[in-house]
Amino acid sequence: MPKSLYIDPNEVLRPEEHEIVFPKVPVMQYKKTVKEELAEGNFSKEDLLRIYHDMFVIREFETMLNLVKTTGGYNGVEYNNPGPAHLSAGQEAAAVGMAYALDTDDYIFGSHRSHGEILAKGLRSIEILSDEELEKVMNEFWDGATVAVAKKGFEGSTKELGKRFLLYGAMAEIFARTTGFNKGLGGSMHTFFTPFGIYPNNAIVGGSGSIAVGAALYKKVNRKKGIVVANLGDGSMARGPVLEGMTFASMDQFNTLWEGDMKGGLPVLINVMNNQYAMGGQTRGETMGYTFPARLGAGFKPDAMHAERVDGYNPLAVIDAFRRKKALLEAKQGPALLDVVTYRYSGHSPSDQSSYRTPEEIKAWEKEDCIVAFGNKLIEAGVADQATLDAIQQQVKDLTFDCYKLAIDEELSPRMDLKTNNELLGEMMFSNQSIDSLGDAQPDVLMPLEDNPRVKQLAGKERFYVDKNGKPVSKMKTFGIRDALFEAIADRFYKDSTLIAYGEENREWGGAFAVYRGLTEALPYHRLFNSPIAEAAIIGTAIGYAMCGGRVIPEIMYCDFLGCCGDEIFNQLPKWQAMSGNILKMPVVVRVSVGSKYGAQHSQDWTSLCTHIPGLKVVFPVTPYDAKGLMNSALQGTDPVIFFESQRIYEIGEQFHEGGVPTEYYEIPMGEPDVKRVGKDVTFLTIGATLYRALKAADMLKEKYGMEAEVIDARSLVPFNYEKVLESVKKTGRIIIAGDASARGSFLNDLATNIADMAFDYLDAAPVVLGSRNWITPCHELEDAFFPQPEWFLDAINEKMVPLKDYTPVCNMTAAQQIIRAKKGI
Ligand SMILES: Cc1ncc(C[n+]2csc(CCOP(=O)(O)OP(=O)(O)O)c2C)c(N)n1
Ligand SMILES: [Mg+2]
Repeated sequence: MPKSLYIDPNEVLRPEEHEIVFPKVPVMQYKKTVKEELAEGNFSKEDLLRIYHDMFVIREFETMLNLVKTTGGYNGVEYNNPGPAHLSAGQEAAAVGMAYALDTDDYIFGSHRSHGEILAKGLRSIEILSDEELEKVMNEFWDGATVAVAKKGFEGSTKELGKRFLLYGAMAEIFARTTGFNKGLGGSMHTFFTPFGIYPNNAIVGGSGSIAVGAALYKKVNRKKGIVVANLGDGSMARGPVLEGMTFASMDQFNTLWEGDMKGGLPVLINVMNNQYAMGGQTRGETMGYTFPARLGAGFKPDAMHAERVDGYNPLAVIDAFRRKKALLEAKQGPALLDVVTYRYSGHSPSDQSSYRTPEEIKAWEKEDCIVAFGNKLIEAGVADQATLDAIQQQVKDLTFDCYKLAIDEELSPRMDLKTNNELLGEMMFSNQSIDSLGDAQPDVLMPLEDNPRVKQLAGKERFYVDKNGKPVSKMKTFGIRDALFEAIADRFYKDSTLIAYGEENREWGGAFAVYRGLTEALPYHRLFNSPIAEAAIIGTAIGYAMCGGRVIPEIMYCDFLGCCGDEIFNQLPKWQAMSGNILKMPVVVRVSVGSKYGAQHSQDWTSLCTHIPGLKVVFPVTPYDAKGLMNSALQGTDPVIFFESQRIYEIGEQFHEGGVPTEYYEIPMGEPDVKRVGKDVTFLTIGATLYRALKAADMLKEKYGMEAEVIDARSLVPFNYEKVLESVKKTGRIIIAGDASARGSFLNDLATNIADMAFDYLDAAPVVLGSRNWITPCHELEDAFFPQPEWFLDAINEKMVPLKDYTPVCNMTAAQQIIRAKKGI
């Protein structure tokens, strides 16, 4: 079904179309005094004192961390903190201003320098939650373990306890204690606390740039309250995920194609904490050309993302901007961008000697210090006198010291005991849940599934590769892998209201390989859409979507493009479940198509890159029965799955499962290899589409040499159950492990090593790895020299296992040749 948007040459080619006018981007437009704000009723005196208080909480918290790092203690109590401490002294007004107008339902995401932001947002939530709500949050968190420590030696109100809970929970996390907000597994650069609307901070500069956009997508698609703020450094504005995230957030389709209550922009605010520096690189004048980060908004949307540059040294200016931007986002006019000008006079880290700037510059900014300046304004406006401010400071210092002593106490705040239980962290890598639907709403669909034209078409297909008479079914009539995947995914779309799928050309094309064909008719835009060509944003937004509680299928069109979303696949997707202390689930099924025919940048099998990363499940089914069963399992689960598909065999029919592919729902557990042919003389263990070449090899072996190969299809790579393979090897004494990944450094070698280790006594020869050559993938006409071929299996048997009678090898598999190649690095 084509889109309704009509591209009219008469309009597009008109000269007016070529005149591009950028809107004015306001700079430092806030001018009000404290007295004026009071007179207008925008703040009460208590509000203003709270702002002062919250800024000082951040200052003292980080003073403590700085002293611990630089002097080995705080207030005479020694402690060694070997971990990072990226401090933000100078930026407190920007943080408190950011959080002041936000509700608990509004989410913030941050960076490596986000202590101030999480404290500000936490204090804000404590302020607006009722005592009952706050108590519930604290009592339920880690079954009350964190609040129990915060209560030590404390008597006072629930709100005061809330503050202790916040400071203690954050400190304990920074000091790697199990009572910390993320069990001590996130630490300084990642800590967060979702009950206060504080979502993950990110040690990868700009990492939050696309993840936050995905969180906003979750809120929009699932009709949840609140906006999302991505707190990013000025240096991060050069990073791919930020620019791709902004592209994704700015898509026209939210306004042109999404319908009904879904029409309108994403509720996301890109908030640049513009402290003028990256680590030592000055963004303005040196490493960037934007002068003002606010200018970037103009490149993304005709409304320039409502960008504004505000005085981040004045909390009231920031609050003013946030109040306006929040209203705008709630009116579905997002995304928005703020360039909050501030300065860190702390170093990048406490060991930083600030060699990249002059002491005069730091002093000049310290002279304008946001806390001192705001205090003076409060005194001037008669809101407080110096004694009141001093009392606030003393109270905060006492609180910080109390929490510090609790957080460094080895008994009250222990670390995870990996000595007694060495498997503890391993058990946290996956959530392994089985959940039909992550939402409780009725799924938004456009027609009953049974009325879908593709479903009707599939009803007429043969679900086994031969008919009742053993005659091969025609291509048109065969129920293939493409159909099997469609069936599993369509079923889940009708079960789980949170499920969405997107990627390049996912809608009208049905994905580049037409798996989704038919779903365009069935699903509204907000559940299936075309994304920009922005792989980092495709995966990054999916991560944000899943973090907030949704299920999602992002698609990477070709395996080779995994490199374009390397950070998201390697650093984000696999890490957050364990790094959150198992607070977050990550139900993301990344569909990745492995190519052939299209040369060096479109035909690589990168399964091994994914198996290498702890925290990803990796599957590669190559039959329709396995594809449907494994897709069902992946979509029923709560873990990130890299779901590989082979472009060579989307049409292939089911040859192995008797009775063909069931029409009803079934799951194939991840991790279970499958014996596709029984044999006794040698085992072939295959990954991906090499299965079919291995079967050909098995035929040749039987025909010409009377040997029977047992052929096992790995199906899953992570997890992987070795038992069936070991059973086979015990019988055959020989194994060839084959796949299309380049052999060097591959998972094939990993399997070989482990099998040699576990089945040493049963093997007559060392396991042999048959991977692709360590070359570029050549053009289609030359591919047979690159990917493992049926003859190669025989070559391997002849060279490494048993000589085959009168055999002429196709490839040189001698050890001498292996050495020559390795010397050359090929
Ligand atoms: C992708 C990536 N590149 C480099 C780094 C090392 N690094 C950590 S912080 C930083 C500077 C970031 O500057 P900015 O985004 O302005 O944040 P700020 O430190 O000023 O708060 C760099 C280069 C990193 N953590 N991640
Ligand atoms: Mg910076």
